[in-house]
Amino acid sequence: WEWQYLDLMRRIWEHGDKRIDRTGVGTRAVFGAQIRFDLAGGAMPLITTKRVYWKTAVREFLWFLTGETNIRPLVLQGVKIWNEWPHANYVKATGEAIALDDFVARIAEDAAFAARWGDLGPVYGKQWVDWPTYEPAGEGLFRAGPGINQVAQVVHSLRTNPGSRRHIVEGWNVAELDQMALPPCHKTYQFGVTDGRLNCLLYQRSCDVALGLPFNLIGAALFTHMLAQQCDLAPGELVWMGGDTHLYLNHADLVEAQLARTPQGSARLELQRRPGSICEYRFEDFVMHDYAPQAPLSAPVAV
Ligand code: THF
Repeated sequence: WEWQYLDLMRRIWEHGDKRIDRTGVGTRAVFGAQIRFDLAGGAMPLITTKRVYWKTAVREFLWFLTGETNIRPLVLQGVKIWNEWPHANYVKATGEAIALDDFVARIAEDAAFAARWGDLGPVYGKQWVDWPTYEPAGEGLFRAGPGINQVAQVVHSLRTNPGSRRHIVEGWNVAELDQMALPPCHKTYQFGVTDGRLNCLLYQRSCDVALGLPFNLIGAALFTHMLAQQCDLAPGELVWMGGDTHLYLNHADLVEAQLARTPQGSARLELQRRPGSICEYRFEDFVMHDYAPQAPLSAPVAV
């Protein structure tokens, strides 16, 4: 399957349109792409042509499920992948030219500082488990209603009405996009059951193929494996769909090196425990077998 990833990379690099994007870095991009992966038996879409820090992806995913949107819990676990955005926001808002590492150290040490500057706004976690609602409070006034837990609702609908075509977890809350540090990239997850197998379709509006996509595939696969376990279904197929699917021009060295490599082996996830609910998984529950990646390849993230 990994050839689908490498072929997409090559196609973008060789034939993609050159574009100046929001970050000013510049990309090559195709519009509309698809990758399919069979999750049967616990299979994981883990890239082997470079080392991918799947433990980071697990920690990020569990962080989503807590509804948390502050980077502090990630920072305290050594997860760095969201640090650039609050840092850029801080520098822009205060004019203080603090280095990224110093900013992150302050987030870790100072809870009040983190509360003020570590939040990404109502991003994934918030929308997934606490999508805001409003209810009338008389005389044209409205107050906050109870939030909607989309993840719990999908667990319920998969158990009680598996044939439904409405098993959806949506991140794109139009009314709150302007409060988010970054509008959701992996914005829609749709699940569907065929012959007792749980399929997942992830629609991602914008995709950084070199850095982001390996993580996004892991996230969707974890989500499906966990839901399958919770709903007594077998894991089915993962279908990934990208809108603006791009490679940043400053990722050239990574792309050239990775395209010269050959995939080897296939990883498998073991969930060591069946928690009582989807929100009770712990990091230690996730064990990866047969992951033998090639050397890491690093590249700068565009903010
Ligand atoms: N913005 C951009 N430009 N690229 C992205 O991949 C991306 N994301 C999230 C939000 N905005 C994005 C953040 N997720 C890495 C991985 C995922 C990220 C952000 C950064 C990254 O730098 N990965 C490195 C290091 C990994 C590590 O240190 O653990 C790597 O080599 O994989 C996509 O959703």
